[in-house]
Amino acid sequence: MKDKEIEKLIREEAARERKVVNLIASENFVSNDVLEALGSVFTNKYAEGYPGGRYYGGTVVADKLENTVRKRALKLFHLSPNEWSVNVQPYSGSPANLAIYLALVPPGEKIMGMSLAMGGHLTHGQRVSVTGKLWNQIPYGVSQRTETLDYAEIATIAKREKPAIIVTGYTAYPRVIDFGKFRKIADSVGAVLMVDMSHFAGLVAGGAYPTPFKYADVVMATTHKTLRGPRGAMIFSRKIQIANFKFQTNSKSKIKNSKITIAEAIDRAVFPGLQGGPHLNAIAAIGVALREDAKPEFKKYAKQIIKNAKMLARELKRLGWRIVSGGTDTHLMLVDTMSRGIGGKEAAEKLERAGIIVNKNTIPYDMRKPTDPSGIRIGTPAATTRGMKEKDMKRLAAKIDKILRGK
Ligand code: DSN
Repeated sequence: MKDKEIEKLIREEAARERKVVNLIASENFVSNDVLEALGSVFTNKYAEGYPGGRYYGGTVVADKLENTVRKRALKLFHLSPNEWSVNVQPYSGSPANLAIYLALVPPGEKIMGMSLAMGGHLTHGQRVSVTGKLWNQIPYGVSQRTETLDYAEIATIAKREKPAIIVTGYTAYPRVIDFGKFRKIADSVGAVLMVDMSHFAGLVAGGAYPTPFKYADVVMATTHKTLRGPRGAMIFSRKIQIANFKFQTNSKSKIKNSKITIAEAIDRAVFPGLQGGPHLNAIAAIGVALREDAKPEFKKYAKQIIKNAKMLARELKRLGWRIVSGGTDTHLMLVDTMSRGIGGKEAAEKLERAGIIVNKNTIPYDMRKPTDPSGIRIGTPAATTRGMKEKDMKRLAAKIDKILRGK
């Protein structure tokens, strides 16, 4: 590279990534092929619009690329193109979620999502996000006793509030979600059911976590977490009419033209509603990742992520650390570090000084502020990509324990 200043920083970051143990639940290491596609000439091309309907010339190859990636995405999750459509243009998860609401929820209507402090995401209607300014968030959480989803309570809130959309799929929830129960709740109030599977999409692809597609109307996934692709996102949506949802007929602020399908509305919301030209280089890299995700090795990888997380949680528990909800079924866990008098910020900083990277995180019903919460979030996708197995998790748990207790 001619730019030595940036080249040096890239080398520094590569060295940092090699040196540390990465336990950030939302990060991963991509293959060289993914990096190559990201750095390809597709970055040069504008292709506003969709295959067969672009606003620029010279898009013959772009069309082939986007169609190939869309096909791979549907195939990976065993979806029929007669029932499902996929949009691979969102720049990342936040704009993808925004596009879904722009398509399906009239401004001022209610988005029912888990509150951030309980494990939800900013874009599930949190007030500080634009999704909480254009729409009203109806928050739900987890049971204080079990620290898991309380479906009866969620059903009660939904019946009382009649949200236009119910969002499930979280950023800090370590348990399996019962999508069938969410479907029933959504049907009871005529709401759209949206699943944000960003965190566990790779686990679904690898057959290690229940698929949400049987129940959801819309599914969003970022591509850079467990799917092990570049930064980006995909929105899968059913080819059913928006008019099917009862909240539309009750609402004063109807969506214009509710005869169109969810899929059509989402395509229009992504472009031209929200974004300009798609990042074709990212789309190419998503395609590469999707092919890797379809391989038998990826199934093993997905299962190993969960085996590792379970082992790490079990060992930390054995060493006296309180694990939120008592353990994990997924790729992540929340450790209540305050139960041993250490704030989440201090815990994360101590671990980082010893080369273990995690993030501070609120735990359900946290009495402390998000900038210095009561816990840390630990995830195993990146460490599993690096080849770690259960025996490494045992060692890691002992090391984490020692560092945090300052011994
Ligand atoms: N910030 C991501 C995470 O770490 O879970 C979600 O967007």
